[in-house]
Amino acid sequence: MQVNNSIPKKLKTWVHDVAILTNAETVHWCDGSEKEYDSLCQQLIKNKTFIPLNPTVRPHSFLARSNPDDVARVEDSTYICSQTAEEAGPTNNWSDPTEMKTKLTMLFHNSMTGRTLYVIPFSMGPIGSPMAKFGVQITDSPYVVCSMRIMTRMGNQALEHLTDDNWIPCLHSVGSPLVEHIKDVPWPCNPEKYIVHFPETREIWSYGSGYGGNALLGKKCFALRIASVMARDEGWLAEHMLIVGVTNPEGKKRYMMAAFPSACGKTNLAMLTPSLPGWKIETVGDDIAWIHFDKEGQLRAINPEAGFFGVAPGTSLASNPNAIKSLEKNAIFTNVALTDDGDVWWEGMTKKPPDHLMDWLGKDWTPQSNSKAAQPNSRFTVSAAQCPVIDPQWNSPEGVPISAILFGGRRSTVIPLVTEAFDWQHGVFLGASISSETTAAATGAVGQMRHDPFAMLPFCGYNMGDYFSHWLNMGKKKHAKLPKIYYVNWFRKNKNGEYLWPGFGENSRVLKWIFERAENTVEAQETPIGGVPKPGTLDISGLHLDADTLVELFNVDKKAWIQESESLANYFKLFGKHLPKAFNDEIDKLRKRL
Ligand code: GTP
Ligand code: SPV
Ligand code: MN
Repeated sequence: MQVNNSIPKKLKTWVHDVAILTNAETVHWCDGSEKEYDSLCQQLIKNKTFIPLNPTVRPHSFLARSNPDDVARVEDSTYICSQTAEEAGPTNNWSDPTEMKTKLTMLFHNSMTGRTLYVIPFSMGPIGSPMAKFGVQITDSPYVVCSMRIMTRMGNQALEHLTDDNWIPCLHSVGSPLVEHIKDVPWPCNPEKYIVHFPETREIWSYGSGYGGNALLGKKCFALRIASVMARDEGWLAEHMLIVGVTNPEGKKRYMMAAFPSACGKTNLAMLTPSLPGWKIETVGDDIAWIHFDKEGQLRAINPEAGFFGVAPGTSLASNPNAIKSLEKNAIFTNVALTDDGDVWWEGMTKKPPDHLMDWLGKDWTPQSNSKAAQPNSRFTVSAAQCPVIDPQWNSPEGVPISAILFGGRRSTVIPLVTEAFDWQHGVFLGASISSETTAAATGAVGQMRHDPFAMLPFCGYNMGDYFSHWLNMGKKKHAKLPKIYYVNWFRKNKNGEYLWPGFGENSRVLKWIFERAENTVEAQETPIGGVPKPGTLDISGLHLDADTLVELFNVDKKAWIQESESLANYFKLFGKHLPKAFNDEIDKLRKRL
């Protein structure tokens, strides 16, 4: 695209300055066209970043293998550089913004030598929606450009709407300059990584990684970390939540949202195939929701994204057929295995693995190999429009009305299948109380329990204690019609370490109970920790759950819960004077009920 007068001066100046700082060889303004996408894919194939998949089985789709040291979000290298450490709060890494800018400026200096600087104007949210926000990402990774075209509304459609001050600058470099005689590699990156947010000036600088949330800056960096700050200031919420439409057999529809930590089941719940006859599920979003109360006090949500960047392992026709169908064509797969006929495979995709594969590192693999064929955080990137159950309202500018909010985590013990909060304050407390076992979505140990309030631990752009207060205050808005709040857990295990609950499509049974609670047609039964389904109100018809399993699924073990409340009270001390007083009241009330 020609740099013409319709481009805001501030944007032109920024691009010019970055091009000089990074010593980029050329500048490419992305128009977002299919022609541009195809030509970038060809270039990625030439550079061996993309392996084209067999067009007869997986048309217009590609496999990328990352550098083995660049496979997930790097939380230790992620910073919130507010003016003071207190504003970033105890759960974020902080560094002085001026010092950090100096350091980053040094890193970006000449970082794009020999490379093309791509300019990606994009919108988070449907263009024209009062909830949508613009960003402009600069990157030296064509893989990132292709991914951003799937994940956001990008190119000329966004550029047309930019002014001098309605967009967030998102600066990205893989940090791998092509100095003389150095041949490019398929996945350039740098061992030194910095994912940095400046909340006051609303800027993002990301260096060294080409993977996922580290590099597709519209996603976690903008739509959660920076957006959470905007939301605090403007009176709305930016959340790590799926949005799903649930229709009952009578044709009545309600929308729900759910926050689960990374790799804990959002994509699966967002597009589940109900096991209950007559019920229908439709997807609005699978990872991020921007939420506000409208003038009538109705809670509404939009999905700021336009695609799915979903976990591959475990995705199968049995567990998530709608994801599998979304991936039939026009998809990018990263770090999965390659079959001998040029298709993709990952653990859990089929019951029986193929006899031979090339694993995610490009090495021969057979079922006898004692390593995983696909990297545990391998992912697919695909347009939401390809989802067979995409909701007709998913592009709605005003967002869909929300009837229930779910929180949950990956907990093998203690937490029942579903609990209903007593009221908004208790529900906010439940959101803050999420603990979960860590997953491969971030680098570091897997399976370790940690507190992950609202599933936002790695994504909140300001002091988490103030974020708790913001949630409480949202419920005090005039005329706000407050939806009920739930805590769910699909991952409780029995003594033999087996899941008590079948999960996936069977989770529709829990959604049905929540739906009917909103209709007031079923009853909850009070326990010390919240309401659980009154016997007979959770539809388990045809499930063949034995009575003991059902008891275990809902068991509230007082001793374990006293421990749970102690651990929580202890964790909350971290927030000092930023902890809302209401949370101490909730802890006291919980202890008394126990
Ligand atoms: P992010 O994209 O990282 O935010 O993850 P996500 O929350 O969308 O998680 P996703 O739905 O991709 O699920 C992650 C893993 O959990 C997959 O391997 C799933 O197979 C598994 N999983 C999802 N739902 C269930 C469930 O109901 N029961 C069980 N046992 N596993 C599940
Ligand atoms: C997550 O980690 O929650 C993800 C994947 O959704 S990433 O985009 O890499 O953050
Ligand atoms: Mn996520």
